[in-house]
Amino acid sequence: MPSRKIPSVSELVSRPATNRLPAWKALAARSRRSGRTGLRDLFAADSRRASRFTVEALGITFDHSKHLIDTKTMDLLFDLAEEAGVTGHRDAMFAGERINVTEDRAVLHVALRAPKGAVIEVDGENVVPHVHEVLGRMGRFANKVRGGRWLGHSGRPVRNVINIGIGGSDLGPAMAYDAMRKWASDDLTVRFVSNVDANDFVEKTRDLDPEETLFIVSSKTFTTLETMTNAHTARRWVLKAFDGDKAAAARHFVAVSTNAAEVEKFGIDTANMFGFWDWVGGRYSMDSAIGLSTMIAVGPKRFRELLDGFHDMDEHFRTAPPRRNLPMIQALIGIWNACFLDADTVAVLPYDQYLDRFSAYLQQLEMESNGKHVTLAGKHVSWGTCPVIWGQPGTNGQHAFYQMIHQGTRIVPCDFLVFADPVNKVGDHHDKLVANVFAQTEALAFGKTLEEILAEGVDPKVAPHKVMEGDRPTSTFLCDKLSPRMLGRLIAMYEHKVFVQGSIWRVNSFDQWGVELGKKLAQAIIPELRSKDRPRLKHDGSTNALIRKYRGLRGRS
Ligand code: G6Q
Repeated sequence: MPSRKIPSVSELVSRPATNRLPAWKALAARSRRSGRTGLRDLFAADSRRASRFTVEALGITFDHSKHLIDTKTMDLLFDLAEEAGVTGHRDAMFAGERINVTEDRAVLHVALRAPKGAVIEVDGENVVPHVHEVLGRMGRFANKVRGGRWLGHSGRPVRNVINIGIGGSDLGPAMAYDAMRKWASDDLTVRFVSNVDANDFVEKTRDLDPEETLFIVSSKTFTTLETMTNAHTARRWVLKAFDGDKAAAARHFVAVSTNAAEVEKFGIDTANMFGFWDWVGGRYSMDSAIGLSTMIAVGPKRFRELLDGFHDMDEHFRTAPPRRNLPMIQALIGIWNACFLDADTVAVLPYDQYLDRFSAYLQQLEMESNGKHVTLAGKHVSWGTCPVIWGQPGTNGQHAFYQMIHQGTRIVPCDFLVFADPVNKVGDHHDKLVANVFAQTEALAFGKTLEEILAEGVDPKVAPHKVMEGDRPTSTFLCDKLSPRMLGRLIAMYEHKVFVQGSIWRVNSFDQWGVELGKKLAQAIIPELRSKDRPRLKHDGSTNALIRKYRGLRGRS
């Protein structure tokens, strides 16, 4: 196979505006002309539609036939990906180019799950051996904790593990722990503290014995307000149990970070620190050492299966032709819905209780990555970027917000995720669960007309209220079975979907200046709330008044 030329970062930055690409213009024209052709007509016109718009790979059947697309639209979307240079951009990422241009960093979460022999270079150095060295240390540590061989300061084995972290240092591990509950050790209690609100810490520790509790302080920077506040509170909580003996911290705290100096300053021995690298973004870090709590919960073998699942999808994304490529198709249809059919949100609806936190995880992955308004070149975009991502596991949502999806005035494209083989085989629960998925997508697509309702003998006054317009677009991901490996595949599928969309929207999917701003803003106000003397406030009138009111309510001058 001829090797493709990898575009340089400056070539990526200077690519033409997306809305000047011929395919973009053709799609815009098409959406005005035929974007509203209904699904009833589209299915009637093509008996092979379902198979035409279904792709299978890695145990995932992706049915996208219930979207408002046809062959021509899909052709144009694939043209768009080509004209936008998505595959070149992808290859630049895999080759370790510094595609995170605003932070001048490579983007190599794919290296975190590469097999031992792989070669992925950053500045001429193969990073894969470093990844496996850390995985090996994590594995030995995890086995010690799981085997009751990691002892607390009083010599009792650790039975409780609490990850302290926030954002990318929390959401992935917390989601993965829920998702892999079935494979987690019953001998350990694993919890996650993230919020600076003390209620989080208090509720997660109130029934635990500090002598049996290990804290994993997970923070890439080791300076994040929430995490460091919780870590200091945790240290006080532990030391109190040991009459203030500072030596106790060594057995009850380990760190996951890139900042050894700050870890040491906090008082954690760097021998008990697990590192990662600046080319791992926070929201792409759950399969780095940030996953230590996950590995302790499910064991190194299952953790490796999870990583192998990620790697399966990396290889699929890297090598499958666009028309068979799950993340590519998912991304392009998402662009069609968001940019040409004006859908402002996407609901992610996993029909599996173990994926309770999956939508919350994806909210960060997608919205922090592609919630941007300037291009790589720093120009304001002239097209919409990331839609709002939200959702809840089914069937619960059906009894709540689905009403709006069926009959509201806004179009909400939905991702339905469901597994053929249940993790827990109990009676007929699973068939009922799956029936709900299929029924929902059918109803959303085809609706019910006034005529059909009247033909059922419904009172004509009530009949209009029962009309379902249909044409609510949905994707169905019917997967073999939820397993650590399948979880890895699904997360990586969304990661790469985000990559493709970011590439077409021309944004930097790997920085987060809005988050950085949030990290600074509160720092200025904290002393104004806490000072004994009345502070001289220089904010806007509203903020000043709120600060004064709060101080008054707390009995401060
Ligand atoms: C992720 C973001 C953000 C980050 C948290 C925690 O991509 O950068 O969510 O993960 O702010 O940061 P630390 O790991 O540095 O504490």
